[in-house]
This record gives sequence, C-alpha cells and structure tokens, in this order.
Amino acid sequence: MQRGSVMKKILLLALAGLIVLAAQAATGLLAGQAAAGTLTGKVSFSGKMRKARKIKMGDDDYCRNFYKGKAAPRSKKLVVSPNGEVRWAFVYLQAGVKGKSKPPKTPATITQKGCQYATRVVGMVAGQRLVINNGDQTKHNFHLLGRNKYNRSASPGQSIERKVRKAAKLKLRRGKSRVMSSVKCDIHPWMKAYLAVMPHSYFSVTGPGGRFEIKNVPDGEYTLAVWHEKLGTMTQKVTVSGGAMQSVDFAFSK
Ligand SMILES: [Cu+2]
Repeated sequence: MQRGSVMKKILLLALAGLIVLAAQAATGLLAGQAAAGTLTGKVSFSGKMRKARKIKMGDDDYCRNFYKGKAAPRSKKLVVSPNGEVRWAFVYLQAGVKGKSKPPKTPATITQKGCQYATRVVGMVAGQRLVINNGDQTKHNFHLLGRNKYNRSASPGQSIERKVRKAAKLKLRRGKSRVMSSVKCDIHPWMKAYLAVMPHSYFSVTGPGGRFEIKNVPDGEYTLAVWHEKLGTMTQKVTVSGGAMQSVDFAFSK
C-alpha cells in the first residue's frame, strides 16, 4: 500500500469518528452511554361500576372516631375516575430487562393512616430499605406475605425500617402476574395493601388520572405489563429506540 492511501484511510477513519461523536452530541449522549427513553400512558376501564363499599371500622374507637365528621372510608379495591381512569394499577417491564438495578438510597414508604394503608400499591427495588409508618394513635401491625415474609407490630406513631431483599418472580403464570405480595394488618382485618419487590427500577403506579411513567428505559425490546388487583393482568410488546418517548395505553373492560 502506498503512503498516500494509508494517510487517506486514517483521515477517513478520523472523519467517521467525528460524525459518530457529533451524532451522540446531538442526542445528548456521551460515548459509551446507551440511549434511554420514557414509557408513558394510561390505564383505563370501561364497564359497569358499583360504588365502592363503605369500610366498617370495627370496634376500635380510634379508627371510628377518625372518620367522625368526615366522608366514610371506602374500599380501594377498584378506584376508577368518572372518565374511566384506573388508580393503583402497577405497570412494569415484565420481560426484556437485562441485569438488576441498584436499589435507590432513599427508602420506599408505606403509611398506615386512618386505619387503612394510605398507599394501596407500592413498588420498590430489592435491597432497598422500606419504612413503615404508623400514622395513627392506635396499634397496627405490618404483616407482609410472600417471599419476604415479615410480621411486626407498630405502636402508635412508630416507624419501622427494614431492608427487603428478595425480588419477585416476574414470569407470568397462565397469563397472570404474580409480581405482588399482600400486606395486611392482623388487628384490623379490612386493612390491605400490595407491595412489589422488583429486580429492576422500571415500574410505575398509576395515580388518580390513571397515568404511568417509566423513565430511563434503555433501548431494547420489552414486555410491558399491568397488574391490577381486581382487573387482572395485561401485557404489550414495546420497543424503545433512540431514547424516544413512547405512549402505551391499557384498556380493561367488563
Ligand atoms: Cu391496623
């Protein structure tokens, strides 16, 4: 090979490198960093809805008095807005995630307030700390079932902290999700919540508007799943590419 053509080759390679760098700069990415996108969308329900059942607070005076002069507490089993937006649905990447996520330094929180679990559905990363707040002036206990079995009583106003280590199995069984563990209070049998201990951080719980958002999803092909205690499981294939935002909706009906 002649000297001139070698120089030409080196120049061409350098030029190609510059083009790649420029493209990465345009997408705001540094060399070696994969593109990451956002999955967003809505969970909805259409069909006949019965008004949520009133919860009877048993013979605990504190629990009963808590609602004096307030609206009666109602079941959170199926919370749907007049526009059909589903609250307390858990949306997560069920398949396709490579590796595990480092647990966040800040703890996940579950609060007992008004003799109910204030948050019906909570997601956390395996290895993350979980803080359980008893926000009431009565005794509760925190009873977690499933792989991370735990049962402890919480005196009035007490906070308990604990590391939760074992991730849930994300594989579906007969099309149904088993991502959730039940949370109870054995003193007040109507108190119920659900906890998902995830191997990764790609999950979201829908708010009153039925919306979810999962950020920083690396480029790739995934199965996105929704779990709802009453409505069941649905899945959709999604492809994240070039760090773009993608909208995915789940529509349950009866
Ligand atoms: Cu309780």
